[in-house]
This record gives sequence, C-alpha cells and structure tokens, in this order.
Amino acid sequence: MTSKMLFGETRTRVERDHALIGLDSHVPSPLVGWENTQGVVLISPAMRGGSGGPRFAQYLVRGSEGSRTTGAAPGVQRLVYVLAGTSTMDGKPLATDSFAWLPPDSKYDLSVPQDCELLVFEKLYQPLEGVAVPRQVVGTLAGAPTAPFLGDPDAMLATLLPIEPGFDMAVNVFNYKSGAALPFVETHVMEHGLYMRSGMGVYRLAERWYPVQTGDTIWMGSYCPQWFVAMGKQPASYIYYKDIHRDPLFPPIS
Ligand code: UGY
Ligand code: MN
Repeated sequence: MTSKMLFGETRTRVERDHALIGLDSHVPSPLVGWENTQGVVLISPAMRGGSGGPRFAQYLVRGSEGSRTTGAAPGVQRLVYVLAGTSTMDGKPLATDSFAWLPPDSKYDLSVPQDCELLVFEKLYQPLEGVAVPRQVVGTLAGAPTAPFLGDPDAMLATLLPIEPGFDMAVNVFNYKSGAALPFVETHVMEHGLYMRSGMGVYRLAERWYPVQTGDTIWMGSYCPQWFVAMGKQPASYIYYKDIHRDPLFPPIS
C-alpha cells in the first residue's frame, strides 16, 4: 500500500539534533577515496556546516565496473556492510549481510561490482593510551552475537563488533517483531547513524514522531531523545552506528 508523493514534497528533514533522509532525496555523486564509484553521502559533519553536527560519515556505495577502494583517509576507520550482492575483499567474497571493519591506516583491495550495494560508516579513530588498535574484523550478521534487548525477545540486538575498549565505535543490527518497541525514550551522549534495512515503524526524534520505512536514514545527535516502535505487517530491521568507549570530556573535534 504505497502512495506516490506529490511533487515538491518530501519526508526528509534536517534538524539541529537529528535528521531523516528518505530514499526520494538521494543524490549520487563520485566518492572521494573510491575509484570509478558513485555513492550517496547520507550523514557527514557537513550536515550542520561542520560544527556541532555528526562526528562520523555514513554513505551508500553503488557498485559498478571498476569500482574499488584501497583504504580510507589517514587515521579513518571504516565499517563496510554489504546490503546487496557480493563484493570482494582481498580476493575473498563478501556476500550480502557480511561486513568488514577496517582499521585506520590499513591497506586492502575492496571491489564492488554492479548490483552490489554497500553501507559504509567512517570515523576518525581515537586512540586510547595503552590499548592497541584492533586488527581487521570480517564477519556475517548470522554469526554475530545476538540477544533480546533488555530482556525483550521481540527486539533482538546483534552486535557486529567486539565490545572492547580498542573499538571506539559499535555497529549493531536491531530486529523487531511488529508491535515491539524500545522500552523507553533514550537520551544519551552517544550519537547514532541508522539505516532501515526492512519493514517500517514510527521513530520519535526529539519532539517529533516520524513514520519510517525501508531505505530511510536517520542521524541522532548526542542527547537527541529517541524511541522506536515497529509497525505494519512485516518485522522491521535497522543497522546503526554508535560511538563508544571514549571519555566524553575529550570528544573528537568535528
Ligand atoms: O544502542 C542504542 O542506544 C539503541 N538502543 N538506540 C536506538 O536503537 N535508537
Ligand atoms: Mn540509542
């Protein structure tokens, strides 16, 4: 049951402490750090002119002939998640719902053929004294530790990366049965970048309630009140980023 929006309308909103970017707003462009590659930058510090905005980037990579990358900008870590198709990492296949966490200043050969789509999170790595930078992690959603969120088996949370101080970011996948919800309105120092993998629901962001659906992107800044309920006939699933394990008195400069 979909109805086409009248021209001149969009659900997309960019507010002081949150944003919703609908599929209808996507504008592809060449991606810096990638060869022969078009993508859509969904979230970046530019969202609020670089000050007080997101401290990370989230973008889609649309595969094409010759599309590849060999590393991120200096000091930048990447989490690459395969939304569709199969990409190749150093000669090995990275199939749909697989991921790779790539440490800062590492080199690799990641190619993205036509019909493959990636979701990428990038963040300047914040070293922690006495703690080694972790090595590359490659895994699958199916193999990730998964548990009921705060005891609710209708809201299952999969954590893709190890919860260790070496990692200053987490990327998780939330699977909700229709009708399941976050148990309370969260307000926290961590920020989020979210991508709706499937289904629909209602997201509360600050003092607004947004209907959301597959393909939507959400930025939640630090301390943005947030709550979600899955609705409709199908389960809902989203993948999201959060910054963790670092002293809030010394945030990275954005
Ligand atoms: O990890 C989280 O903070 C998560 N519960 N937030 C969210 O899904 N909006
Ligand atoms: Mn949260």
